[in-house]
Amino acid sequence: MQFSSIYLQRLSKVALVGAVVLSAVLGVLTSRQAALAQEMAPQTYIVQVGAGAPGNADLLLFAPNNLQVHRGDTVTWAVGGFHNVRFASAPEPLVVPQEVNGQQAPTFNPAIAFPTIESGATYSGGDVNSGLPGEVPMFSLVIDLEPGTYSYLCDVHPGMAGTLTVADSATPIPSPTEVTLQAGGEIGATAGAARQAFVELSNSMPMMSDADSLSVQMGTAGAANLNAFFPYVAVIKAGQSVAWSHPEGTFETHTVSWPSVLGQEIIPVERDGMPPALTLGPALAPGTPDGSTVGADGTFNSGAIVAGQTYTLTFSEPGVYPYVCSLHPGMQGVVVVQPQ
Ligand SMILES: [Cu+2]
Repeated sequence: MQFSSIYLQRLSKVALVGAVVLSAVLGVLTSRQAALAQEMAPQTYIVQVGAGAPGNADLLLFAPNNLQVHRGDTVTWAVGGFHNVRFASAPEPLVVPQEVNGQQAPTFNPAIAFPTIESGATYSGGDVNSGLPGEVPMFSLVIDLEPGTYSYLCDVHPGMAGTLTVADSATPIPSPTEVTLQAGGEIGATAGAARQAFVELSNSMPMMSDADSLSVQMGTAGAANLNAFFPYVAVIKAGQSVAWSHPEGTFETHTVSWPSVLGQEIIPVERDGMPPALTLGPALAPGTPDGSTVGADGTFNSGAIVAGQTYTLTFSEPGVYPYVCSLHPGMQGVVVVQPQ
């Protein structure tokens, strides 16, 4: 009896240990299954669209630049500026002619301005456009795409582009938190490049020249965009000129204007049964022609100057001529014209 009782005790101990081990294994399995279920549940990823940075920098990027998702995940683009999000491989022209009041007029491209898909909709492929940001600068799509890589861009800033990679459901991808950290790193690196460009251009662009024309660079190329004129103060002699150059590879549009026509980019004209025609306001429409001579009143307005363009003005009268970019608050410069 004693033997069998000891045996039974041992047996129950083994059973107890076994039960503990089994429940532990089951517990691990359950938490692993829970983690897997968590991974498989639809996630929401944030893409930052443009970002500000010190030095009047306007970073023209999608961060993260390449986002990985699974089919069924949601992507929310947080739009920090005058940008659209369009799934396409090449940008549309910013300005197109349209009939306005019975006449052909240059207008802001409606294919850029107006949405072709509602925020929150399911995206299953093709060319869709968020339109320009409304009151809530957020644009979301539920991604219902085959695995592969898809390109999208901002038409307002030609060159600003991003990709969306839809991974196979079995392939693990970074979590929304990891993606947001990565985006922060990309924004930080681009802000650093902008700061470096600011220092280099401030040191390298001379305020005076022996030539008859002084060159002023407007902004910078690429994503590390600076809304600034280099040099800030241009000193010339009466009868000489200033040539504002917009570098190749620039994503941004600028103007050279005085007085400012800030906020006068687009003048909507209502039309019966059609969306309004977005006619160009003085900040975008051609104004003072390239090569003009500025009078003593010191007023001029270039209208839109895009990548690769140069705009030259001759100053005949000594004086101090302030000017601004009418598209970017805080982007300003001065031309000092000395007597000959
Ligand atoms: Cu500007």
